[in-house]
Amino acid sequence: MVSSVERHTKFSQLLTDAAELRAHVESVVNSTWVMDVHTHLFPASFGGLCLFGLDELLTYHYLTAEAFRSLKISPDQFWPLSKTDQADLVWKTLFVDSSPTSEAARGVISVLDAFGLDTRALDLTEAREFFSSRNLPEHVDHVLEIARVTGVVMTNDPMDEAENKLWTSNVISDSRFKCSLRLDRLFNKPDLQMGSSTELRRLIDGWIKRMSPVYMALSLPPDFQFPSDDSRDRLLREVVLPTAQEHNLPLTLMVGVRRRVNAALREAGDAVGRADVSAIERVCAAYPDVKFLVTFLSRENQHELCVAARKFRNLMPFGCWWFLNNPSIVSEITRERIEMLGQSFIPQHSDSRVLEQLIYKWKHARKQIADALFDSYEQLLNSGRAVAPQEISRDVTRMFSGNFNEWVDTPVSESH
Ligand code: RAT
Ligand code: ZN
Repeated sequence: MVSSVERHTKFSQLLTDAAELRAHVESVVNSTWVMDVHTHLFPASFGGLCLFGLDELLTYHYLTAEAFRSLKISPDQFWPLSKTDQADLVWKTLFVDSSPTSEAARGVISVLDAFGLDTRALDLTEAREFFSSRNLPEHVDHVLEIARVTGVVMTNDPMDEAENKLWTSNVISDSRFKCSLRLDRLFNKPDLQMGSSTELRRLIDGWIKRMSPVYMALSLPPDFQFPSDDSRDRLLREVVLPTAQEHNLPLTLMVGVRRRVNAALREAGDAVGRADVSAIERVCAAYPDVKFLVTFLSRENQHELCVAARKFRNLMPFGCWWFLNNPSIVSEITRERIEMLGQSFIPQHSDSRVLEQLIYKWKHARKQIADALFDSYEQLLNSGRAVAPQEISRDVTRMFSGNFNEWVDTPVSESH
């Protein structure tokens, strides 16, 4: 007699043994290629903007923030040092004089290990020589291959001078590096905010024409409200949202960052605040034809974000952003999302700034995603339904690239 978990299936194989199920989930999650929906990476053809190698890895702001807690010198004495000296200090402080147990520090260990470099080195000469001997375009291919990343979305600021020069010249593009139009500067520059809505829309239209972004993006403070009587509300209603409608461009909202809480730490000086998820619900309700990719920085907002996504099909939760990108929190958020949204979310983005970070960010994320998925399939099995290998592949592909591709390709009205 066929057991209840195996009845009515078009599949020739069902995974009814827990050990076999776990091995299969791990293998699919580890081998499925992912589209990284938010990074700060650039292709090799963007020259100095393409950050790679050990010194960049060690001076990542997630690590300098941690190093400042133990460094004997002040930030004002640290910043004038050369990048090599800064990196040496971070290495000594976080990797030699203590164990690199934080997520960002362990990330460097995972990268060194991936290239067979000494993870306990007392000096960094060998690792530096390794990275500087790499042919950059080949190195980019290799890193994407190791991380199994098909493509990344860059963060492109049209008002950044160095970047703007590239967009106006004939820089060679790389189809794996997709553009996103980051609008923070527009929202933070009082002189630009004052421009007429027609002028500003023309400005953004020009950027869109030149850069072909896959979405527009904006980070927002915890006190973001909608509607509101501030200039941000005007820019959203009169400029950004109509542009999103006209160009059928999704809008990415990253909510909950408190910039420069400790300005002396520079990029490492930003912090987090709990935001009001109902503001995002009101944006989604007012613009049902615009697709929103939304992430919140505060752990306290994650459950409410899942509830909001169940109310608004034009809201796609994505990623475990920045201070949330720690295994324990990724695990919790991913499980919560699976339980409330099935597979209709994007579990992670890397936020990589340095090329090789793709390796550790995806390796570490895949581990948590595989564990969470295995547990949910096992619960399903215990409830009376086994999954087929093809179903696992379908689910993982949907979360790793399908949801994003659908978001950037199809108007919401067509998918209704
Ligand atoms: O995670 C980060 O690297 C932050 O510094 C921010 O860049 C954040 O991700 C953002 O895009 O604003
Ligand atoms: Zn970012």
